[in-house]
Amino acid sequence: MSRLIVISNRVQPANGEGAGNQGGLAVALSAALRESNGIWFGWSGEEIETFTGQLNFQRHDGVATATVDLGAQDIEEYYNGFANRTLWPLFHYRIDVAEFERGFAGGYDRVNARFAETVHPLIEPDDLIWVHDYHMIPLGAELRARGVRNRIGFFLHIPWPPMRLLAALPNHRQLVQAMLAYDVIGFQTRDWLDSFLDYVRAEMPDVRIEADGSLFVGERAIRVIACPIGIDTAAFRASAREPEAVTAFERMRASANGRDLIVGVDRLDYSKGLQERFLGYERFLSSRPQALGRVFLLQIAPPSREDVQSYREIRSALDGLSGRINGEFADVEWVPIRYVNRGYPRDRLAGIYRAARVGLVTPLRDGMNLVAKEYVAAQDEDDPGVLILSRFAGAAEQMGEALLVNPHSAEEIADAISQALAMTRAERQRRWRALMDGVEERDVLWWQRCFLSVLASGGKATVDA
Ligand code: ADQ
Repeated sequence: MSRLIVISNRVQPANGEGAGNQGGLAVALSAALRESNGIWFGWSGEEIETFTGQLNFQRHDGVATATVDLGAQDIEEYYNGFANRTLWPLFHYRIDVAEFERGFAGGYDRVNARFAETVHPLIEPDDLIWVHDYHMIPLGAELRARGVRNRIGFFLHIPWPPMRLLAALPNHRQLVQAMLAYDVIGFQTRDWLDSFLDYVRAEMPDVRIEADGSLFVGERAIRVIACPIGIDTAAFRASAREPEAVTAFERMRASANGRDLIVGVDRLDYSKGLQERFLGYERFLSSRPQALGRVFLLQIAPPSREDVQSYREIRSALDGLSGRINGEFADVEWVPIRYVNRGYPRDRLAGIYRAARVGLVTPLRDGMNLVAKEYVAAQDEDDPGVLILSRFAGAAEQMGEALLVNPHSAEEIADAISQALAMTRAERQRRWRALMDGVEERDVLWWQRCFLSVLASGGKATVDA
């Protein structure tokens, strides 16, 4: 078995004690790293004055990590700049908030070159290398430039934008050219994969596209696959029965006082469609006066990326909107929106999901969206809640039994809330069972094996995604 090297912007190994409070991604990658005695490389999250390339080695429950600190300018241009102010908005179809600064692109290339330079000495000839996400697109090409001949795979956690949008990026060709340095390229959905192939077909006449989706650059084959990420379903389901989760469930139900709970859980990010969600809920309240006082929306949204202006703006817009809706509809005994700006431990979240009659997951764009899967996994099979899911989340490709909505349409959100609250138990059970089968079958370990089997096999395996 080859040793695995995982490379991602941040290094967050799981501690091997089950998924209680850990993300499924960390659990799955840590398991693969432990099994192969591999290394997880990336940024430490620390800022220093200037980059030195000094590696910091640690072990976390059998997972070896190697991290580097970044200089202040690197963080500003690479991370806050090109990754989060250029690529993130553009790849989420938000060209209106994308910023195009030459300094950002320069910083992005410089940091990727620095990562490659730093990790290169750790690579042995038989290692498999797995690079993650939009922060690191040029890393494979930088490693190739340093003579690395290993098999290198890349997985994109966020959407791949349509060709016309991508073309807004001044260096779009260079970015796609860099993707071609990988042996395997993984996307969350068929949709994102197709957008990538559209671009290659239109803009890169030297690349041959085979019917099975392989690309050929000369004699070199690149496998392009759709391999949707899942959650650590068994662990999440188990954590939903832990005392912490049960207490959270009971307290939530008690505080609901017989009212129906609708829950939203998201990082505070403009891609998650929170304003549109609030407006949809407002439409529901204003068009169904009989619901006043009988339901409430709990929106949990911890702030993220506060160094970026557009994130500060969305926060203040949501403060205003939730205040306005509460001001309009609340009475002395009831507040329609409970809006909470902090994170919760995962087992408590599981209890809250379980207490909710409706899970409202309405991103405007999302690579996958794991909250949708967590909500389903946390439900009680006898009396499950209903998932309302944006058609524009990657998860919608697999979760057709949810109530699918256009997240921009307040009417559709309002109608879906009504439909969910009125749904019979038999229909809720039927939809939930179908959703749960998918969440169980395609969990995060399935995803990890799906990708690594193609990477390890020299690209010959066929994946039915
Ligand atoms: P994210 O954009 O971060 O991930 P998502 O897939 O929803 O989005 O994952 C968020 C995770 O954070 C979930 O596990 C959720 O439970 C947790 N979380 C959110 N709010 C929380 C809170 N208030 N308290 C505690 N935990 C909270 C990116 C892509 C996604 C893709 C993932 C994985 O944008 O589309 O699904 O990577 O590939």
